[in-house]
Amino acid sequence: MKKVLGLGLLVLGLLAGCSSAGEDDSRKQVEDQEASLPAGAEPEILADELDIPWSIAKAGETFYMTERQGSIVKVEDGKKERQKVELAKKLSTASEAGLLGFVLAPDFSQSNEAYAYYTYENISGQFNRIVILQHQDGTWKEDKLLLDKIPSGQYHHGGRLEIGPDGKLYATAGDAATDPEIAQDVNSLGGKILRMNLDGSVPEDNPFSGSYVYSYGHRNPQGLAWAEDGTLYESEHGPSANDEINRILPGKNYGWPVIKGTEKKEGMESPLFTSGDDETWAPSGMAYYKGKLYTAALRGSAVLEFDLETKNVRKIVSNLGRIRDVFIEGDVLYFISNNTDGRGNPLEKDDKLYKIQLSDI
Ligand SMILES: [Ca+2]
Repeated sequence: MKKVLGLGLLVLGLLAGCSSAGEDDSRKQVEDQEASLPAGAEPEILADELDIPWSIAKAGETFYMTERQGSIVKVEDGKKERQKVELAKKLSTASEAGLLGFVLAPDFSQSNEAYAYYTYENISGQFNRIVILQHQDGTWKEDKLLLDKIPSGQYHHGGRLEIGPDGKLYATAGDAATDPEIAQDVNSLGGKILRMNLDGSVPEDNPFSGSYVYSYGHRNPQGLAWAEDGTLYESEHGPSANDEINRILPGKNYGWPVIKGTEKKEGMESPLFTSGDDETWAPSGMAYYKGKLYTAALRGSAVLEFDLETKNVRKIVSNLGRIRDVFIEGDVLYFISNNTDGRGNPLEKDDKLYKIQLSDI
């Protein structure tokens, strides 16, 4: 029975992928390659039975993972606790939407604060917002609104939050699918990388005076990572394959919906890496380690390694299904699967938080 159900979900997942304009909408899939892990380098499972986890945060040895339907899972000493999140608005149940990005405040151990990005619905429509959550007695409560009315639509909600080496909060906003032209409009918050101070104000050195917009022309960006020299990289879902890894510079235009893949146009930036016309990565969370970017791939069903010097792309983890986010600390890579969202083929006790030594791969 379980097998039949699994197959049904797989078929549904494939159908959803083919008929939607969603985050992994290509008809083509990365060929299933054998994982190139040496013996003894099997990922360790740190937590299981997660429900559409989206983002990994870590404080000391404690993990906090958002689940898209509106909870946060705390994992400590091998114990899992699902914590309630009290939001000011009704969480959206649209495809790909919900409680998405999450990052702990730098002073979390004292302030118990974290930043979160979520999609909500009200009488005037569906939007994304960035808020501060306060953690108390195992519950997270929306405490302060930092930015509201980031465009949202049927798909492409963006959603990643990261704090940069400059101490600013960065967010990825999607083009909301319905009107991709907003990505070219610097007065819209859609299809952008946004940058703010931790109190929600606009930094004085942002490229467009008085605006949260840091870069524009993005379709559905979901990953941000910085090299040790401060260079910012971004992962982005392209249209019908043509996924992108970009080097982000303030005020630059990354082309969507005017150019895609390797296409070039004056005044627009082309990606450092693209999956090309025939392959889909559906890249999400990203982290940097020693000259390489490690990127969670949904449709690619892997953690992908992008070597910034040689330009080699390597699949370092596979056969675990769709991967949503990665987190690197020291030489350890943590990652979460994303097989329970109806588009995947869940393995037993999915979804899971995994750990692997980067020196082993
Ligand atoms: Ca682009």
